[in-house]
Amino acid sequence: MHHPCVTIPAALVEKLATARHVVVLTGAGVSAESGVPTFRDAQTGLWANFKPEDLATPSAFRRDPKLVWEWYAWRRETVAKVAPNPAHHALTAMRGRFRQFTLITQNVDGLHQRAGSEDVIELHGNITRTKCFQEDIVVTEWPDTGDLPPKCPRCGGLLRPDVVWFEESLPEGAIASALAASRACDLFLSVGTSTVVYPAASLPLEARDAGATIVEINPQPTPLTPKADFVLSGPAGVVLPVLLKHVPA
Ligand code: BJW
Repeated sequence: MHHPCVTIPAALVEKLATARHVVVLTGAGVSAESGVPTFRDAQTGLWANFKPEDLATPSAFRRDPKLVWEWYAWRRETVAKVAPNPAHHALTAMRGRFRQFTLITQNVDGLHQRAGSEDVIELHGNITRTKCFQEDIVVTEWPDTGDLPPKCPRCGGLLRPDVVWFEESLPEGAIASALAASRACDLFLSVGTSTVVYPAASLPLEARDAGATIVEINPQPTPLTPKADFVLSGPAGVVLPVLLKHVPA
C-alpha cells in the first residue's frame, strides 16, 4: 500500500540502511486499523459509560468481578473476530532485514503473533489467557458452573484475564528483556502508543539516553513527540508499509 502523504526523510532512510539492532514498541494504535478500539478512545455501545482506567484495576475486579470479567469477555470476542492489518504484517517482514530485531508490545490482543511475528515481548499479558486471581497461576480449563467469573479448578478462587492491570507489576522477564534491548538498540520505533503508561513509556526514553535514534509513528502527538528524532504522523497501517520499502531487503 502506498500513501503519497508519507515521505521518509533521507536521514531516516540512511539510518534504516545502517541500523544493526532495531527495537519496536507498539501500543493500541497498531491494532486500531484491525478494528480493535484503542484504550483512550471513547468506548462504544454497551461499554460507552465505562472508562478503561476504572475497569483495568485489581480494585475494580474486587468491587465488581462480574462486570470486569464481562468487559474482557466482550473484548476477547472482538479480538477473535478481527485480523492483523498491514502494520502487523510490515513488522513481521521487517524482522529478517536487521541483524537484531526486538518487537515489544503493550497490546494484549495477540495480533502480532497472528501476523507471524515471533518472540514478541508482551509487557501487559494476553487477553486470551486466564489466570487465578488468588494464586496467580495460568489456568487453561475450568468446570462450567455458570459462575461469572468462573472459579479456579484448584482453589476455587476467581478467574481473571492474564493481563497486567494498573498497580500490578509487569512480568519480570518481559520488562527486563525489553529494557535491555532498548538500552542496546541503535534505532527505536514507538508505534501507536500514547506513551503515558509506565514503565512501558520509559523504554523510548531509555533508548534515547543510550544514544539510539527515536522514531515515532502516530497520527497524534504524544509526550514522546518532542523527544523523537523523527515523527511520521499517520496511521501505522499506512506508514509502516512505506517505511518497510526503505529497508534494504
Ligand atoms: C494510532 C492509530 C493508528 C490511534 N496508527 N497510531 C511512573 C510515573 C507515573 C505513573 C506511574 C509510574 N510508574 C507506574 C505508574 C503507575 C501506572 C501508570 O503508568 N499510570 C499512568 C497512567 C499515570 N503504571 C502501572 O500501574 C503499571 N504497573 C506498575 O508500574 O507496577 C508498579 C506499581 C506497583 C504498585 C503501585 C504502583 C506501581 C502497570 C501498567 C499496566 C497497564 N495496563 C493496561 C491494561 C492492560 C490490560 C487490558 O488491555 O485491559 O495496558 S492500561 C492500557 O494502557 C493498556 C495499554 O497497553 C496501555 C498503553 O496504552 P496505549 O497502547 O498507548 O493505548 P492508548 O489508547 O493510550 O493510545 C493509543 C495511541 O494510538 C494514541 O496515541 C493514538 O493517537 C494512536 N493511534 N490510531 C497509529 N491507526
